[in-house]
Amino acid sequence: MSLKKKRIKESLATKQEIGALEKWGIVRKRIKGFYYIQSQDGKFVECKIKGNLFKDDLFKNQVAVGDRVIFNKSPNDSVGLIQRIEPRKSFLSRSRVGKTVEQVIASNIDHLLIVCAAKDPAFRPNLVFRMLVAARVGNIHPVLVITKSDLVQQQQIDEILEPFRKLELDWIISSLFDPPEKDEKFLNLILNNVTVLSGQSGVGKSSMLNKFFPDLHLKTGNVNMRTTRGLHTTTFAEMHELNKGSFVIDTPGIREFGLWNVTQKNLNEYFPIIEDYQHGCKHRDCIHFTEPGCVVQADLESGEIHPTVYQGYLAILESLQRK
Ligand SMILES: Nc1nc2c(ncn2[C@@H]2O[C@H](COP(=O)(O)OP(=O)(O)OP(=O)(O)O)[C@@H](O)[C@H]2O)c(=O)[nH]1
Ligand SMILES: [Mg+2]
Ligand SMILES: [Zn+2]
Repeated sequence: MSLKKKRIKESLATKQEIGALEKWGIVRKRIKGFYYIQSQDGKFVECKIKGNLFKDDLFKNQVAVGDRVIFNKSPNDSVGLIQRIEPRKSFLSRSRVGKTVEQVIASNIDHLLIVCAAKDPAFRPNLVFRMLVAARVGNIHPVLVITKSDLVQQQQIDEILEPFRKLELDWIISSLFDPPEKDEKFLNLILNNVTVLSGQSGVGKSSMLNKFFPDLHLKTGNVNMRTTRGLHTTTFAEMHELNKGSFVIDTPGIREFGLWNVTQKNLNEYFPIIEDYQHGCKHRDCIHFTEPGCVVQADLESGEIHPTVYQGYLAILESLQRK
């Protein structure tokens, strides 16, 4: 055998060896630097991240639940190593409080259920607006879910929904005490999709999943009746497989939702309804604040835009950097 042929044969052998060790999988949960990956063959493998994978990034824990990763694990190792992440088709990211680093809550998701309670804890429209923007940034379809409808009158639900009526937003009203057939919309949404539930602690994210999928046995907690806040019962994001092709990701309760990759300048590309006004205003770079000739401000006065929506927009605008 010529030397050249021998080299080719050797290099093929090495490649096959590496290829045999490398596997493809989906991150199902992350706990304290360990990633639980479901590999192609269905088996679960505990992994860590290869040392230099994020050497140029600020935040080292950038592998998220839902990520598709290439990992390897030799038979002698107790844990595997994540070698690389496949590009994400969608993501739910936020900016960590007080830091300019991205925290990816989940990735490769179809729907974001923005879960809010009608009461206990109180409904916070501005948190919903923030999550709607994050859904647009991350290429996810958002759905507003109002839980605990049994605790209030229908009129209060109507009041909660009022500002959202013109936003072309899907919503679901639910109660643990409703018969399951009332929540057909929820089940249709989940079927054959990857769905993430996010919202304040105590709104009933885990309870909702348990109601429909009792086999999940997710831990649920009470709401502190003095503060009406949840007890942060779910402590890490986890993807659960319901049947082939249907996955839900339950996440810990959030207090604040800092927006990632959003600035004062580009907010109007992502904010519901405001995004429709990109060309109508006199100033080309109008941020719809105090500029003369601003169509958003005019439509606010005529009642076309709900004041709660505009206040939500302003609240986010004020919190963002001028870039
Ligand atoms: N009355 C009423 N209570 C509900 C409903 N849904 C959930 N709860 C109660 O709300 C409390 C909190 O529920 P969880 O499912 O733990 O809330 P969570 O959103 O998962 O909270 P974290 O894991 O802390 O983020 C529990 O006591 C539930 O029984 C509902 O539709 N009606
Ligand atoms: Mg929970
Ligand atoms: Zn404007």
